[in-house]
Amino acid sequence: MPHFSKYSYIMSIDEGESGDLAVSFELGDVRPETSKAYGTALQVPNSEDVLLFGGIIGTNSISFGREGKTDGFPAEARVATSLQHWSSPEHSGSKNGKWEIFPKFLPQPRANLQAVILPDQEILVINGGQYPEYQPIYEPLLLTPDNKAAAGYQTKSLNPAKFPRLYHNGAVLLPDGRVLVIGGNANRAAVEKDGTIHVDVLGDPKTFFRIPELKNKSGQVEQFDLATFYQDPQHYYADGDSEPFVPAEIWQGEIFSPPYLFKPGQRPEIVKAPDTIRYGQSGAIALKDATEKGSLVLNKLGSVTHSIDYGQRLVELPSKLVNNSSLEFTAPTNSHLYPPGYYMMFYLNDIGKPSHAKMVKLES
Ligand SMILES: [Cu+2]
Repeated sequence: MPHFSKYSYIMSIDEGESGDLAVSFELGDVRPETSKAYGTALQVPNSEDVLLFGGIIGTNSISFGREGKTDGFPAEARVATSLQHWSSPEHSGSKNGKWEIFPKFLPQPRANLQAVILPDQEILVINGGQYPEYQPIYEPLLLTPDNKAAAGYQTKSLNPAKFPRLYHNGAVLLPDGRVLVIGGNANRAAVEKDGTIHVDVLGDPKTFFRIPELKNKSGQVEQFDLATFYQDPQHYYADGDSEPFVPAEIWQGEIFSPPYLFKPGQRPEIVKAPDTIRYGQSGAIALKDATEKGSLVLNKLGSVTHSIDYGQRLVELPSKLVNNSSLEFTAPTNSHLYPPGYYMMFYLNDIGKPSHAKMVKLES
């Protein structure tokens, strides 16, 4: 069941005098669109603010819109095009924060999408479809911070991927600055040891979905062949559906190179960095091809499932270049916003071209 409260709730965990922990809730601001199942969310770089993108409104069912069918679902059910921004008390001046909605932020409705925080503080919206298991969207959308743009970001559609990435897809930032995309299974499939492929026909055809008889582009019935599908992901069609059918798991990964990797000149290099850094302490790294103006960021390792990356977050460290090759920095102080663990440390030069990352452990 979708939940219908439009309130958000602020949860606090406090330690009482006895040392016991107490959890309490306060009513937060009203959120214009609720129950965004299979949408994505992230903590804004260098901020307590939160962004929500896309997702299904009015139902939590993954099969909403499958094969283009929306009958049997609540009349108001739809896939969102919105960006919702929660501004922290500090930014909004409101005690429990404020929600703002940008209803037509995405060029298409998008569910099962991912949003990857890039080291230059851009956000890469990638994967998913116009429905959670139907009409894949192949083009990533790049969000570039811009104070003058609506919602604070300029958007740009980028080169399409090869494979549909519907339910159960993933996307994570790699230490070399590229983005790995994996998975997606509008329908399940399995390979036996002897190489036999099964595309799942699910148990109860009344409540689940049977893989239909498939046709090729010219309308001839064709036995499903997994190798053919992977060669040509738009090869198969189900009867009465003009959209290509996605008949199997996607076992292939793809790697996307964001535009910053194509900026002119060499990538700067972190020659030497500490393995461990402690909250609030200062340190130094050795750089090659540093520029007078540059930035140093920590990007926490991704941990993604079902459209939410619970790991990623980014903080820029105050830093100063000395002797052209040594960068002095101060580690973050707030372990609530930037929890202990492993981070990718990237240096970016004055045009925003990133180094490869050094893995560092942030601890108290
Ligand atoms: Cu699942």
